[in-house]
Order: sequence, then structure tokens, then C-alpha cells
Amino acid sequence: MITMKNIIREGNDTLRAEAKKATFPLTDEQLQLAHDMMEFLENSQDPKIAEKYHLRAGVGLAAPQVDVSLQMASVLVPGPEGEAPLFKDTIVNPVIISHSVQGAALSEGEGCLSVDRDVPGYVVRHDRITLRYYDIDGNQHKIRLKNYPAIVCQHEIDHLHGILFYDHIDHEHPFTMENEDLVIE
Ligand code: SB7
Ligand code: NI
Repeated sequence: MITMKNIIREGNDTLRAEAKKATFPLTDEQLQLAHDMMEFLENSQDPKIAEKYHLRAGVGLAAPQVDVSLQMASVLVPGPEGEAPLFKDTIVNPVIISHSVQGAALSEGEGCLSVDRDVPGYVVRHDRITLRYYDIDGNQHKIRLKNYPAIVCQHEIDHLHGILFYDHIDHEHPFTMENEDLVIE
């Protein structure tokens, strides 16, 4: 199973590299990785398991974060208590094919399992995206996401291109909103 030991931290060059596109069918090793990444997210969101293995809770994990420079990320955005997740899949070769003009940022800013410090500030992203991706079986999906799930997917897609959340922060004015960007609670 993946634990925090397997997650590389800022300073490691893999986090700054452009990850390679996957080709189908995925190898057994890549399928295993997809399974392990999703299992990590599930474990990290289970308070008992997370405590036992010292896992930081995560809603996403990109392959480069476990030092595999491949365009694949698992996303698990929980829904309301007792309901289905808002989004759950391992996205392969994802591309944002269109997006809203409307920007949005989480009120609390963002964090990252590969960044062991708080970096305060709004991370302004697209509020709504149309995402094209492949699942691990090679089926193409085209979906619309908004608000939190859209933010999370953009954070993960950034990892596939060597971008970290704080690259988007205006460090001089971290929580200043100059424009009409939405703040998501
Ligand atoms: C806040 C947290 C995440 C995405 C968007 C806003 C995910 C944090 C876990 N990760 O480091 C995944 O890359
Ligand atoms: Ni991250």
C-alpha cells in the first residue's frame, strides 16, 4: 500500500517534470499503481486507517507524486455524509477542453501532500471545466465539473505538468481578490 513514505516532496525534480502521456492498454504495473493510488485516497479519508498509518487526508493523488512521471491521477472527492462521492475516478491523459471565464478559489487556499508546509493564499482556477480523460480501461470520458471537484482536478492536472499550487499564488497579496473570482467555502 502507498503511505506517506512513498510520496515525494517538493525539491524532487519529478514534481517539476512534464509527465509522459500513457498509452493503452496500460501495463499491469500501471494498473496496479492506479489501484494503489485510489486505495491511498480511500485509506487517507478513513479516520481509523489514516491514524494507524499516519496518512494525511487527500482528495487527489497524481502519479508524479509517487515518483512515476506518467499522466495519471486518482481523484476522490467525497459527497455529503452517507452519499456517493462527487467525483471518483483515475483520470489518464486528462485535458481541459474548455472552461468558464469565471475564476474560483478555495477560501482556505490549497495544500499538497508533496508540500510539507502551509503556503497561504488564493489559488485562482477555472470555476467550471469540461474535462476529457481516459479511464484505466481506455474508455474516453468527457465530463463537466464545477466548484470543488473542478478545483481538485485542476490541482491534479497541474501535477502532470510540473506545476505546484503555490505557483498560482500572488505572494505579495496572497488573499487579495482584485476581480470577480468566486470564493468557494
Ligand atoms: C486542495 C487540495 C487538493 C486539491 C485541491 C485543493 C489535493 C491535495 C492532495 N494532493 O497533493 C494531490 O495532488
Ligand atoms: Ni498536490
